[in-house]
Amino acid sequence: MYSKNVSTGFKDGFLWGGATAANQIEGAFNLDGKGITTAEVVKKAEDRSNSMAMNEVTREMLDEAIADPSDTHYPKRRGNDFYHRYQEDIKLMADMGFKAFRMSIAWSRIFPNGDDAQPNEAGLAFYDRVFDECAKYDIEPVVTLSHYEMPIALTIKQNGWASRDTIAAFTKYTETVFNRYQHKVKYWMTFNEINAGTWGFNATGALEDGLSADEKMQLHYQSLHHQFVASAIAVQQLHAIDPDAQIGCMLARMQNYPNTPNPVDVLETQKQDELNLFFTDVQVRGEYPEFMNRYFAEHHVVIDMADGDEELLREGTVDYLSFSYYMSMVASADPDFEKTSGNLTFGGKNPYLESSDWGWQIDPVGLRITLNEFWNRYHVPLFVVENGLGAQDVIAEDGHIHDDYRIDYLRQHIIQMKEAVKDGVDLMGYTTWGPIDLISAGTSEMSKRYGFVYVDQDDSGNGTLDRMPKDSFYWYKQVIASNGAEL
Ligand code: BGP
Repeated sequence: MYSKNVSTGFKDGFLWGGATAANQIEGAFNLDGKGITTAEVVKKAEDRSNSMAMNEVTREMLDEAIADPSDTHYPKRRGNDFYHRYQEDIKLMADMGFKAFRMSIAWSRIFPNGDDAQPNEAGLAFYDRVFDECAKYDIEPVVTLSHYEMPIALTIKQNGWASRDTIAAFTKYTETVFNRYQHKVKYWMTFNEINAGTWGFNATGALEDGLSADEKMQLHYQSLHHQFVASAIAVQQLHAIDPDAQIGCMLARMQNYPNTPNPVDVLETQKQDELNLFFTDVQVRGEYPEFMNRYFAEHHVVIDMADGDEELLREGTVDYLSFSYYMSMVASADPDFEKTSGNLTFGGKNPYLESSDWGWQIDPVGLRITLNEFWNRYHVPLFVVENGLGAQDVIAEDGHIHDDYRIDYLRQHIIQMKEAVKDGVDLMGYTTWGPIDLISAGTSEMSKRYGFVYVDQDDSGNGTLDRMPKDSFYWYKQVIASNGAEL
């Protein structure tokens, strides 16, 4: 007789919360010894449909940005002023009942030039204050070590992750923060959306001026190899320093569907998914999957691996798999198939799905599909560390923001997460993206709002920066209080 209990909901201790990134919230971009990061040389996109604006940085633009000591043209230098308002913001999170707060440490607050001989004590002390504030409310920090914010000095010195030397700089930084915060942080992750390294500068910190498409692809995958090795070393560092802590990888999940049941479209979908799962294969399984050998050969990519790298990858596999999930895409074998799905250019239009104001196709069922696929493929705890709806919130005549559209988006995704848990998935937590309005990664807009809390700041940085709970603030508070039972 075979019968096992089916989970009815989220486990006790489920890590409900919200997710942010230093470069999108902190501001104080050059305060207390901090160095400028790659995120802080990116201007606001001219057109909201271009979320790849963060990658379009040339040497000339870099020199111009470095010469500009202000935050006027670089929204991520402003953030939402978390650096000064962290106590108020963490209190707001506690008022919602957060169990977890995903945030990143800005590498350049700790080592302003990326590889300085000594760390910057003022930077270390800031994050001590933030973690202590979280501890007041029993909120677990979930810390991203690199969230699209590499010290720009490493771009200038060695073209960022294109250089193998950046591995040593990064792992000196990780060892420093693991030792400093080992009694305050129990959940870490290495690279935010590591697959974004195939998109360019924003994740690799490497300039691509004048490179051909093949040369850019070679640069991306070599830079990613260096990040894989750095991640594996960091995993082993943490396990040695704090055996009770957990460290994960983090992927931007791009769930694909075939445009038709034609087997060639299904095959194309499989191939697109393989290019996404490559990153979690390496970091969860500890080796490059065979399907990449053919892909590299066909795209003239040759990975320069040092002796010992493969053993490092095998030894440095992660404890959990985390990922961002916003939308799904459509794949087709037809070379003329339109590849514009909202402001991302990887997939096609799905006639069965609605889109956000930025054209991201809303697909809650896709989250269940993704969770089942990850669980069936890897059997490691899963963590949804980004999910949310970027929207143009409007203050109603009554002075409040009635963001029912955001509540509905999140409700539908939580329902599907619960179904995945009933399917047998081991899901450790859920941190929605941008619990307090912040600067968009792709377009650097403030007006692309995700928060349960509104921030009075416009795309030009004007405003009081005052915070105001939206309707969704009170809804999410109830979701957490009921551990996902009351949606
Ligand atoms: C992910 C990033 C986050 C966040 C999110 C939303 O790629 O990890 O930093 O920004 O996307 O994207 P956007 O801010 O462009 O709407």
